[in-house]
Amino acid sequence: MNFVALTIFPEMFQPFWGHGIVRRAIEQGVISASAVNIREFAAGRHQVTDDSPYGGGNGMVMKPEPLAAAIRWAAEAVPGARTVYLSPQGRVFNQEIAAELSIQPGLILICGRYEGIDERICQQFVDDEISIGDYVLTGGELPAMVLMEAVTRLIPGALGGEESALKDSFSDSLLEHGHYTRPANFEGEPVPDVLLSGNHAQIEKWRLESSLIRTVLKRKDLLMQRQLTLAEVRILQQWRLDIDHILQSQSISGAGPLPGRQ
Ligand code: 21W
Repeated sequence: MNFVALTIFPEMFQPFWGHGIVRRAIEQGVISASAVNIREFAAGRHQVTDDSPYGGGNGMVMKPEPLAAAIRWAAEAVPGARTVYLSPQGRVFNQEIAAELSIQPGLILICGRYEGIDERICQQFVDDEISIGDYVLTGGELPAMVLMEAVTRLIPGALGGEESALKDSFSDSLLEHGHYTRPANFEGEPVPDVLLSGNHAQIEKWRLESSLIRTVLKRKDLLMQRQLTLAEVRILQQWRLDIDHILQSQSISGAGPLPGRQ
């Protein structure tokens, strides 16, 4: 994967590329990454990249000519790349989109500033428009880094433990169980006994049940879109039995009829 970010703040990317998984992926040749300054493609002594909007109003708009020149240059450097505009109006980024992008030969990431880029760039050069969520930022640089990190870790060879990207939350729409490390008792809070038992079948069962509980409590929406496994269906059915027993014991002990029942 070849990433090219087009930005008026290329320095923002240097610390990002110098750390963690992205750095390792670069060192191992799994990805290449560069940030190109749009200003270098702007004409005149002052290399202006923005201008006031036709029709008036507040804010500035990124001029089309420097962007077009930068995109053309990047498209030549990375043949077959998809041109992505990071924009609040884009489709909202998720793990599925990350997987889709991870099989591209290259990504040209246009980072807007001010009120955005001239509409004609969107029409003539942009293949894909992506937002990272419904909150207001001041430019596309951080969104581009978010996208690059999510995509990079899906590329074979980028992670240490090869299978770990597949086991993650969201990739199979189940949240993870809690994680514990030493000490066995921290400020009065013990680690669940089963995790110290050495019984790996029981540990796997506890982890799956813990994942399901968390997903039901925190993110029911993820469970609704999931094709449940047989083991998961069994656990949910057992909870239903347990909850039915609790409710039945309530009606027996004189609490009166339950709401919705006679
Ligand atoms: C944010 C530009 C909002 C324009 C009222 C008057 C890229 C982004 C961005 C930005 C507006 C992404 C306004 C999530 C984001 C980005 C800069 C609209 C503002 N309101 N994903 N003027 N959030 N943001 N105009 O902000 O470039 S991806």
